[in-house]
Amino acid sequence: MKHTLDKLSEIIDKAAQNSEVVAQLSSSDTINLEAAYQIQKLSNLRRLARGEAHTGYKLGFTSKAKMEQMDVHDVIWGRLTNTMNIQNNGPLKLEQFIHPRVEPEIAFSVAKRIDKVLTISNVKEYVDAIAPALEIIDSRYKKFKFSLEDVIADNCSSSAYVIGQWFPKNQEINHLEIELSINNEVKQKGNSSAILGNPWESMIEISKMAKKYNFVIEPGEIILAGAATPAEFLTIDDNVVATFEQLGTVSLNIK
Ligand code: OOG
Ligand code: MG
Repeated sequence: MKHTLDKLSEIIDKAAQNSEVVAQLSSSDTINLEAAYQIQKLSNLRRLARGEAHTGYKLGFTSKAKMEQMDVHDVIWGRLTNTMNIQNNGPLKLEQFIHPRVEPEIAFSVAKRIDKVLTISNVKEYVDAIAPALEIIDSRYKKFKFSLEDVIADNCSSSAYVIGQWFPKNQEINHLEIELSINNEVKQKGNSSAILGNPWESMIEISKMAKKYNFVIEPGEIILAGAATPAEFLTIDDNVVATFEQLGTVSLNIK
């Protein structure tokens, strides 16, 4: 190892803060999965020390479309904070990002403390609402290229999220058509069943991660299920709209 985990967390945190690309951490240091999550945790602690508040978790690579786009084939998770939350139909300032991409997501609002592995028969007890959402991912690595360990250390590229209207948890969320449009042009089409066969599986997956990586998920936290379609690059003046069958739209304006 050339750098300590703390130094690596500083490198990746600075890159995010200054919107500057860095070389993949694995180009200078050997990082295993455990070290990658440790770097992610330490860089998140830097955000919290600056006054950001933890708001939940995101999953990544829960659909084949995303795995193939980025050539990473394992489910990953990252951390969300309040400064990443952008108002529905709100503006997003391009200058605060490096090479941002957008993707349609489904968001869960956690109703009850999750400190055990959930199952398909009890998962709904732990959620009180569901919403269409967008995630803005912005890899801090050159050309948006990374290994599994690099992307985990980089908080799974997460950089912002938008939540649409909340629906009661009994709302059907599987087998919904999803469209991602930019400036009224459909760029991606998908179906929510592409997310682990059923987006509820993402809640089960994060509960497994919580057990494995020793954290608990608290009521009020948000879980992003992972995108059902590949992500699209953003440019200035873009109007982004994701339309979900039965759930309506969630949108964003790039300034
Ligand atoms: C990594 C994040 C993947 C998803 O929804 O699958 C992700 C990336 O694509 O840069 O957020
Ligand atoms: Mg995502």
